[in-house]
Amino acid sequence: MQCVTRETCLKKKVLSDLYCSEAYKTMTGITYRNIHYHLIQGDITTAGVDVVVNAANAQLAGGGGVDGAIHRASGPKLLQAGRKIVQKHGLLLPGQAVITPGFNLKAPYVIHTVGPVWRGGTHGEAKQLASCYRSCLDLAKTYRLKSIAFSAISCGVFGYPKDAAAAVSLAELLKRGADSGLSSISVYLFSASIFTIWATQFAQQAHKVGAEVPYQL
Ligand code: AR6
Repeated sequence: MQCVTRETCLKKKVLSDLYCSEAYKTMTGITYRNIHYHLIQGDITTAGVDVVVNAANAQLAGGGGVDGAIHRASGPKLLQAGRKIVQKHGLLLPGQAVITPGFNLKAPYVIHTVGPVWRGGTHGEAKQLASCYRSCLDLAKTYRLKSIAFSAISCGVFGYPKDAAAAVSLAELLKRGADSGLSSISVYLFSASIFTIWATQFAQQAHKVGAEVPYQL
């Protein structure tokens, strides 16, 4: 697969430098209610946005997957910041979110949210997952942020089926995005296979709300 070039981005009228990075290979996007929504195949630690969303654990103690990648790129101060929050406010429940600086990351902020562990779908997982996205959008609004990059919360070791997670997550983002004050909302998908699953759901959810058909670069 080829990297997207700046020329291709400009031709598609996607003007921000964010979308002209060589760090991702594929993207798809729509504009809906004045917000640019994109799915990007790539590493979220390279995202040139105001805030990246970490799929964290209740202890904010770092871990594997995207959490590990964000902590490695951000440096040890991120762990200290997480510890302070947990000491003061206790463990994070699924669906909640907190914000810290990004430290050595390109993004100035990190929002840490804890997704649900998949237990068959009958334990409130969908509500908790939607709450993750809502909590993150609320924090972005409070901090007056303009661009956000999500990871695929709960789609790794927490075991949420990827197509079901994509449907819940994208529906919530399309429903709530316009009230967030953000102008750009992206989801970073790490592999080609999960990107394809999310892109299929993206088209379906966009169609449901009457948004334009996503274009693919
Ligand atoms: N950029 C974007 N996405 C990534 C990256 C990256 N650099 N690395 C992995 N992913 P997971 P969860 C994808 O397991 O299911 C941690 O240990 C990954 O391929 O990171 O919410 C925490 O500490 C997958 O599609 O998060 C928690 O204990 C997605 O990110 C627990 O895992 C999420 O997978 C959270 O589990």
